[in-house]
Amino acid sequence: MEEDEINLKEMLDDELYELMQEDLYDGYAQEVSEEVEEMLSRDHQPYTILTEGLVAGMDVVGADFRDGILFVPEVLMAAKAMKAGMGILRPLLAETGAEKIGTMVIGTVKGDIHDIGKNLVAMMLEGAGFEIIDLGVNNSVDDFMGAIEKHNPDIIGMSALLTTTMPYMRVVIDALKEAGIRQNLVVLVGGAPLNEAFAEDIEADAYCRDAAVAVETAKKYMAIRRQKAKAD
Ligand code: B1M
Repeated sequence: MEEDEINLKEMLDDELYELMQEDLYDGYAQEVSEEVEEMLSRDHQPYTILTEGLVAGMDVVGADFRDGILFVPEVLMAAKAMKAGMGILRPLLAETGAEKIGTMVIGTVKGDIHDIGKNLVAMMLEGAGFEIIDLGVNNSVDDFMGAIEKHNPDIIGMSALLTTTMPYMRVVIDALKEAGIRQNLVVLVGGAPLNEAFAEDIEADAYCRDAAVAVETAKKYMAIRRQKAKAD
């Protein structure tokens, strides 16, 4: 897509979202950034831009990656473009001025380096008033345990995008049980291959389908914790 020939200002909203999705697919970080800025200048909500432009574009990348149309280098370029767009939206999603409602340690589990969804969840929770300790990717039980000891969080969030890495969530939960601290923490899990049945099976507190559900669920559990603390 020759951006020089395109005047973003003249495009309709729908056309611009379509272009953003195409440019994300093609890995054009600079162009995606400009389109995000243009949408912001039109007073679109950061969350709308995120879902209608960036996440929608990444959905197409995911489908074509699955179908063997795209390969790892192209997906990495798309991920870079996604991150460029998210970088602009991050402070806006976080600047709600909400008072701190809880602390969460979040990370992608061992063997897994996917972090776009996890970053999105972290960003949205931060915006909702949570203090976030983001452990990044490829986290072992020891990484989670170390962070729990250091930060004393209310919630542990784990992300996995591979069917081969999702079982590691059970390993972390079992370690929490063995250490006798499972009941002190809320454990939320998410990632494309998971579902509610899996979360129940590994004895997580809840499965979060997407970032918005993660925020809702985290808030709900904080309310329950506060009520419980009052009653004790
Ligand atoms: Co990978 N990859 N990848 N990949 N990749 C998938 C996951 C895959 C489904 C693609 C496919 O085949 N269609 C497939 C997994 C298949 C399977 O396990 N059954 C796959 C594969 C196979 C691989 C490799 C093995 C490929 C290879 O090397 N041959 C390899 C593995 C590397 C490793 O981790 N060890 C690999 C590598 C990569 C890249 C590095 C190229 C890149 C990652 C870049 C990065 O993250 N920095 C990548 C990408 C980008 C994808 C796809 C295309 C997109 C993932 C994404 O970012 N989605 C993905 C296809 C897909 O998912 N459709 C794919 C957008 C994001 C916003 O959504 O992550 O689902 P998502 O997050 C959502 C929810 O799931 C939820 O909220 C988020 C926001 O709404 N959520 C949580 C996520 N985590 C949460 C945590 C919570 C709560 C909610 O905690 C409370």
